[in-house]
Amino acid sequence: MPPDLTDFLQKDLAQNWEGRCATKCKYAIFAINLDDDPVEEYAVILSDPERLQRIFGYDRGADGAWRRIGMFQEMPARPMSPQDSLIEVLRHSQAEAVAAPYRDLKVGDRVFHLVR
Ligand SMILES: [Ca+2]
Repeated sequence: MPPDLTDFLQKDLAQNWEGRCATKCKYAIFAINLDDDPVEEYAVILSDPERLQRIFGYDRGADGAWRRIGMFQEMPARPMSPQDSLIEVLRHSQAEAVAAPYRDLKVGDRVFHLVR
């Protein structure tokens, strides 16, 4: 993992999780190509002490600096119990980037994601 990403993640996650992850969060970081360019982005699975699980994506901006590109939401969302550890699932299977079945819709300057 790039050292400057480690630095960025420490700041980004501390800001967004208000210190909750200082010692108690479990996380997994992996490289995955999420778009059309050949360079890999990174995904972080974060599981907090209450077993709330979130997946964030990270990419470099045009200036070369890391930025969070967003949070992945399961579509359609299914209930996830504390036993359904995504980090554990990742140990036994691979993550892959999949194209959305339907593209976003842009009307004027507003973009809409299809929620099913
Ligand atoms: Ca890429």
